[in-house]
Amino acid sequence: MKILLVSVNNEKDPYPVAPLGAAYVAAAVKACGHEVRLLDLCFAEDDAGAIEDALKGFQPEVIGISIRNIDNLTYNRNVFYLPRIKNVVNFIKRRTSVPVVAGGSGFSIFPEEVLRFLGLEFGISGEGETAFTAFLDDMGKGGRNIQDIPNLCCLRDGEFRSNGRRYTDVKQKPDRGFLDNRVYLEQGGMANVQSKRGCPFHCTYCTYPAIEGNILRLKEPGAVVEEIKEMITDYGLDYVFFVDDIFNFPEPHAAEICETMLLSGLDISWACFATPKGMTPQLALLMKRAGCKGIEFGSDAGTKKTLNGLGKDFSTDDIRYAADCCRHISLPNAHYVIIGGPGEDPATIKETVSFFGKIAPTAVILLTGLRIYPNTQLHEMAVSHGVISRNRNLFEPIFYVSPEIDMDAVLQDISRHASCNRNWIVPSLNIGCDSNTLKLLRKMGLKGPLWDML
Ligand code: B12
Ligand code: SF4
Repeated sequence: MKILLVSVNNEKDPYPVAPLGAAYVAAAVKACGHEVRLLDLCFAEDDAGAIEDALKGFQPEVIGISIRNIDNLTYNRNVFYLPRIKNVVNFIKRRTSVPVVAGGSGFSIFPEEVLRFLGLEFGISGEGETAFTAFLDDMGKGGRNIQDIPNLCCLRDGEFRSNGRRYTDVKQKPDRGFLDNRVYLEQGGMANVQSKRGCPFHCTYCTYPAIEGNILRLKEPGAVVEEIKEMITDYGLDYVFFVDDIFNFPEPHAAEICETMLLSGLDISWACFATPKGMTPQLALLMKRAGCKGIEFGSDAGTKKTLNGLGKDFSTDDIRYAADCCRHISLPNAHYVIIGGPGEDPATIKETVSFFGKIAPTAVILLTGLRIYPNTQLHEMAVSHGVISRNRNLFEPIFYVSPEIDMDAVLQDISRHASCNRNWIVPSLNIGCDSNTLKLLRKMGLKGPLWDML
């Protein structure tokens, strides 16, 4: 069959990110013998024109839409991406009547809402490799067994049905031949790679377990390094971001990847997300020797009370120790901090600000308010704390702000504080993350996440 995948994401803030998920799905579909094309709308000046061109020369029999982002999670400067995506889908539906299937991380958080909003019948929630190929197989046979297709969601006659989840074998590899690697490297300063799927932790606000599952599935370190080697030799990609929810957990897996990188003599720079828990001087050094240029810690708060409210399983001592491990070897480290979560009050804010001032990391990325997602503990907390009513629709972005604080006053204080502390980045106030400055730094050829340059 002829399959067209359309990646609709065109967000370029904080930088454009290559549609890695679509490249995984494209590889799996191609391996089943289908003819696949991937239309990436990230840099398209005219969505309709790009779609028109893609349809004209190809005439696909099934179209898959990859939906990465629902909204930008930014309190005060929120962007809801779905109205534009609806225009894209409507244009496709006007031009062709072939089945259109939605998928992607954004879709997986809100499968029913997205299908209703976009007026689509089918979607795949969670990983797409096995599920989408099973869907195509079934379509080729007349579409009679859709109830057996894992991860499939279906909206028929107003009724939403969702089949059970099944996880894909992590031996799958993306096909980067479908990606515009050079443009992403130039404009985004990095390529992306994955060394595991799933997160076993239970932070109260987090959607990641709903997207990738709670069970850790580790890729074989040798296979990860082999993939990176191909990225360098086949596409000239010399800076990668590990998109794993947490790179340094479990620690032996992270260490083995670094050791294998060193043994293979890879010349690559990289960055990753990490947890402060279990960070050691040995691992930090090993990561640095293997090419790590920056670690982004999901530290979240600087007090026991707020760490508890966010469901974190580490302490402020763990955060301090992780920052020390990096500082001692001059490894740039940024810490995401969330202000306004459950348990936050004026005293905890003061303590958190003072804590991150003392540990003095390379950057503090301060997020204000917490986007409330379905099927999270935070949703239950938001209802019981009177922040929202139980029947409040969560699809259009809504944020948890602790009832014990006045967020407008807090933002003013933070703005004052950040103006005297150049290592503070506050997206909701556009402090330290101005997109023109970031673009300029990219034009100067700078790679990596850039928070160490600001
Ligand atoms: C790594 C990451 C980042 C990194 C990216 C680094 C890089 N160079 O790639 C950084 C920090 C830059 C980042 C930024 C942002 N991110 Co982010 N990010 C992630 C993360 C952790 C992993 C994404 C990833 O690459 N996954 C690996 C790939 C292989 O998986 P996948 O894309 O999900 O694809 C699979 C399935 O979804 C499915 N699939 C995908 N496409 C299709 C298509 C079809 C047809 C089918 C059937 C299936 C299918 O199959 C794929 C293979 O199994 C996710 C959370 C998560 N665990 O998913 C958030 C996530 C994607 N990010 C999110 C957001 C919002 C953002 C930002 C807007 C935040 C901000 N304001 O800065 C920006 C946007 C950046 C941009 N330009 O688009 C949200 C999106 C959902 C939402 N809430 O709207 C997520 C889900 C996190 C969350 N809070 O819920 N992000
Ligand atoms: S915030 Fe990080 S550690 Fe916590 S559940 Fe989400 S991905 Fe896992």
